[in-house]
Amino acid sequence: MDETGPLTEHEPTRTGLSVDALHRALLDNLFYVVGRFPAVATRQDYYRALAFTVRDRLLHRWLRTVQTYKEERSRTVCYLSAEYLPGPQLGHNLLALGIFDNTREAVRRVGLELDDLIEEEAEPGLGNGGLGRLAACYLDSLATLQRPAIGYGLRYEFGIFRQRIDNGWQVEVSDSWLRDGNPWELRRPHIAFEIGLGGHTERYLDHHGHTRVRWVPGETIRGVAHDTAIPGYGVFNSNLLRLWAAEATESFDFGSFNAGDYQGAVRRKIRSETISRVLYPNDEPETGKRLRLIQGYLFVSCSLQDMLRIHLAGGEGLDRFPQRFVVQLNDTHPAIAVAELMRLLLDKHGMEWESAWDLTRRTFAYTNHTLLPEALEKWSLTLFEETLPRHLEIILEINQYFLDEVRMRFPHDEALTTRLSLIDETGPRYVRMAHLACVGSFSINGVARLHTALLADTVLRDFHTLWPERFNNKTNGISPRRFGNLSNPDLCALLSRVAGPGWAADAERLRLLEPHAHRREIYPEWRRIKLERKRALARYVADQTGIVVDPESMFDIQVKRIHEYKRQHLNVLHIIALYSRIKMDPTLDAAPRTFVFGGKAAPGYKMAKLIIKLIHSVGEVVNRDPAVRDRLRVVFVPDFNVKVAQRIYPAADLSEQISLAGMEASGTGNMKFALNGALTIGTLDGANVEIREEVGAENFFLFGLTSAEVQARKRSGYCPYDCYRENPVLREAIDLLADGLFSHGDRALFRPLVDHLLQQDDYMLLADFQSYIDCQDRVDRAFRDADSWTRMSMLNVARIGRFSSDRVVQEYCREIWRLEPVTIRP
Ligand code: 4GP
Repeated sequence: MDETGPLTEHEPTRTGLSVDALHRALLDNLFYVVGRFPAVATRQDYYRALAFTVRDRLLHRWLRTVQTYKEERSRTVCYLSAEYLPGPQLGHNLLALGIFDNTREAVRRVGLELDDLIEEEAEPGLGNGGLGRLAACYLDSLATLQRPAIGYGLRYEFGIFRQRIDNGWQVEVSDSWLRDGNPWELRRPHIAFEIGLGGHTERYLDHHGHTRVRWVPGETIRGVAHDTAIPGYGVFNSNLLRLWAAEATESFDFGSFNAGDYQGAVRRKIRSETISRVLYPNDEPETGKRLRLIQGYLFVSCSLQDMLRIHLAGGEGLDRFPQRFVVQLNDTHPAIAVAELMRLLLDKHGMEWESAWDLTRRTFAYTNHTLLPEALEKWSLTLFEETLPRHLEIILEINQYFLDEVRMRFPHDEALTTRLSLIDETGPRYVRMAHLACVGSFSINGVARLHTALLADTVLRDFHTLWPERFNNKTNGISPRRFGNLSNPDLCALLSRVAGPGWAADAERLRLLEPHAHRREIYPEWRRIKLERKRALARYVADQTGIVVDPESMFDIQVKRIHEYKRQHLNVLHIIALYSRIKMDPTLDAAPRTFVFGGKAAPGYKMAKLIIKLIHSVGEVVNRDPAVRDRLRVVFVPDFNVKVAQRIYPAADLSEQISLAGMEASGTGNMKFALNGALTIGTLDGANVEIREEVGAENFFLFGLTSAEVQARKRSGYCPYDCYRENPVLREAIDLLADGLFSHGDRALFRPLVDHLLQQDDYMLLADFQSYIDCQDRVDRAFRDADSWTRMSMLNVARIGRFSSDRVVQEYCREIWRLEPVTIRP
């Protein structure tokens, strides 16, 4: 995989790629940057020295990239995202630079193993789940495709909590990922912007006699840039992830200090810094409302000020801004950008409303990631008024013009106007952030075909009626580097042998594997690689949980955030049913299975936390029961994150994608599993629909209602209790749960879950239960025909190329961003 130059005597220590140069640099950085002698250095010291070694090489590329982009006045996409889940950097960067093997050798020279150093890295958990990971994949693809891009976000001091399991319950532990420092980032004190909060607005006359507005904030805070280089794979381009950290404008209040109030003097500093202190878990709309609003505003304002600075430094007028920059809003978290750009243009740059609005509308594009009503952000008007009074004025003005336009087009439809308004006035008044994003953007996209169609048909229906031309679909994708090469090097070596090494940068080439899927002589090697990954996961599971699992059994895996709509508890109902079937009929012919779960629940989401407890409780009974020993195992891998994910996907035989149809916007885990040769059991939801079309219906295990059927059933009055009454298998599974078989006789523990299923069942587990069980039987039969399973597995890999993030990013570039590649020469 390496493309290293010849070993020359004078190869520079900071940029050379040979084993020799890397080895020298490693020792050099250990001494001069980390400040340690080899004799006393720990692995962590060596990891840091190596990270600095790699960073030097990245900086070199990055500076060249910035220079070229500037000279060529390249158009740039700015990705505004409150979340990023980039995963550990070291391995990824070595892969991009093509120096994995040389680095391995250089590390051996100091008596260590590269894999051990890679393990030392704490991952930046700056996101909750899919949306943040997607942003990271897109940055990888943008750099690889040589597109000028900046990822903007927040540098949370504490990322997503670490998950511990205590007696089967999730316990949240704070994530101090910065404790040992972050060798990848550069703090840029000279790139800092102030933002205001609170206060009031004033009108005044400018020297042309025009009324202008001045915002006099109650307090100001600084955002300071922290930069991380994002190298493209196999190219010289290196883009930028720029995260803002909140700091006090003056770290010390001398007034208080002189008055003898030392604590008061530092209080403001502490308060300011609190703003980027912690990432809020999603699924908890009510926690930390005010801080969340400020967080969003901080990174959005700093990012826009930064873009304007870069643009104006290029010597062009503001009117050319939309030619140079396009800004993608990753969900509604950064939607305040629409009002903030207006404010900067109007109040700071003296633009007139019409030109400012025209410019704003040509700058932004918006991606929606969820149809869940609770995830559609809204902020109370009062909170807005207190925190961002000027923005509220601007929003109200935008709304006025907007609603005038609506009334003009639909003169007699006041209900439509009410529904479209940026302000929800049905009860206490709220600002609807999704509406602000729609009104301020020239493009609105969903993340899978079904999701986009449902958006246009449900939550954004009125906007679709208004501006159908703005709607478009961009089905998600994943980085084949991160979830192929890095996670599963042995499989990738095989793929490179049969399909050629080019697949990692051009995943459609995986198709070249297709003819080989019928060559039985390849099957043993394919299976050996899978088995090896399963053994590795089994060791990890034993280490983390103490539970021993059999690598020869089917690894049936569901890893993702825990949420009722994702239906981990449907998976559990199947386990219970299977368990009781084997108990009743010990001769039952079924393939041994290991059920693996992983994922975090939002700390305040009680039902999700109860589902984690349920998985553990069922596991406890099943794993202990000698009657099913060697046939069933249930494990929960704690603290699912990118690092753990990279161990899990390669080890899966079966990928569980079982959300209720119409609920999962896209899913990306589904793609990661398939790329690693797992077969999917899934509903027609999110991107499953398209994955199934690509890999072929015969290579996908489909069950469940379609989203149209779901809607029809709900309309006609869905009654879960009928399913329970009519289906003896389901009844037994639920009764076992309710009767306390899995809770040491405690009938109260799972009562809320059982009651909800029987009485309400919002996510229709009971309606899909039988179809799921039948489908699992088909999985079982298929798995026992090893050759046929292997062929299906190979076909999944061969046909999954479309779900590379490179393909999606190319679509975004062509259809939304109008962005061309810029080649960087060494
Ligand atoms: C997720 C969606 O739930 C998932 O279906 C999708 O694949 C992913 O975004 C990327 O588009 N949403 C979130 C969120 O992570 O916080 O809303």
